[in-house]
Amino acid sequence: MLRFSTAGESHGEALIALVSGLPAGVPVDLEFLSRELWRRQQGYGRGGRMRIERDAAHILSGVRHGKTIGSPIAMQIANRDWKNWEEILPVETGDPEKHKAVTSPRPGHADLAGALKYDFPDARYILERASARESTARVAAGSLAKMLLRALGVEVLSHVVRVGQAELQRPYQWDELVALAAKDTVLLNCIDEEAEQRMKGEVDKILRTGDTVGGVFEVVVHGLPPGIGTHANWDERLDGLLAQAVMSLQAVKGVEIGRGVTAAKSVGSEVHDAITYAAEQEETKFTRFERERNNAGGIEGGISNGEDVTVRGYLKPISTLRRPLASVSFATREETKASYERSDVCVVPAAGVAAEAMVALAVARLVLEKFGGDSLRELKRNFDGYREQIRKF
Ligand code: EPS
Repeated sequence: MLRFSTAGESHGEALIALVSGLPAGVPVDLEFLSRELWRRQQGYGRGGRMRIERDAAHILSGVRHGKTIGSPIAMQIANRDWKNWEEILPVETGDPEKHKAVTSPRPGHADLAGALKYDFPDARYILERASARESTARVAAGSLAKMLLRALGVEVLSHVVRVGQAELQRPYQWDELVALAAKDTVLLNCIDEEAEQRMKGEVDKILRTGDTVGGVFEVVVHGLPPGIGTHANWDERLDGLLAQAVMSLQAVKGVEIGRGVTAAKSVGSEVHDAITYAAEQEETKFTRFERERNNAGGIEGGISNGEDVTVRGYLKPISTLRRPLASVSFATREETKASYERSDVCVVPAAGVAAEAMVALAVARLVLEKFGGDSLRELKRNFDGYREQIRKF
């Protein structure tokens, strides 16, 4: 089974990602891995921290001579900021005078709930792990899942469809997402220049007021055959697993499959995607059954249907505010302002990249469950056999 976990704190020495269950023989593209980490660091509205970090994953195990060997893959991503925190957050007892306690919990952050739960008079220990810095390790893990999927012709990318009040008003074309991911300067990762400028305007407006802004990203899985996930059991449905994967990302407060949100206010005939049958089998298609639109987001009954799988994540605005909301001090119990720590103003493009990783990991897990195999060669043989089977259906 494909499994992964992460460790590490925002201002600790490093982040760790541990991935197990990948078959042997998957080519590991280190340049791609670095590029994925870089993509997560981009976007208009990031804070000062991104000028400090240059994320790079150091692979410790599980990859030899450029390929996976079937054993667990451990990766380490150093926090460059650690040198500024060694005395503030030492592993040893250290000098208590140097600790930087957070005693005014920020509304919207894990500070208060976490401090109560873990019995800390200092929310520092909570925010260090709750921080979205952790998503770096997820992107490292997800890039391995992407390498596996890529070997089967499946790609995962994202784009931004909303920042605050500024919304993209047209559907994407897959090639536009490929072009976006290849860009060397990232503004708001939007396929439409005009909409992107409006999004930038939203960030500028918010920057002036000392506030933060949320938005919506869309992750697209392209090239996934029909039949991934199942209607048979609640915990094996593709839509349910994707929702959990994306919702588990910091600041994501809603997940939409296809046009699920609009579907709830529409009638059935406007929502469901009529089925047609092509005269000839197209090389790039899995079967001759076709759809003229994809409101279902490539999933029906918890099973992929061969169309692009689309998942949207709705992000709340970052909870660290330069003009803080009211809070209560842990020390005095008196009303005070919530703590302010250096932070970001808008992270929608970065969250989209982290969500690509989560989606890739969830899809790769189901793909491995369906097709099995301890080596990529075995997996591919099973995958190709199934492709042939559904082509002849
Ligand atoms: C974060 C606060 C900021 C962000 C951080 C998430 O970090 P710092 O407190 O060091 O300025 O930059 O995100 C990252 C470091 C990252 O790599 O995405 C938070 O509180 O969630």
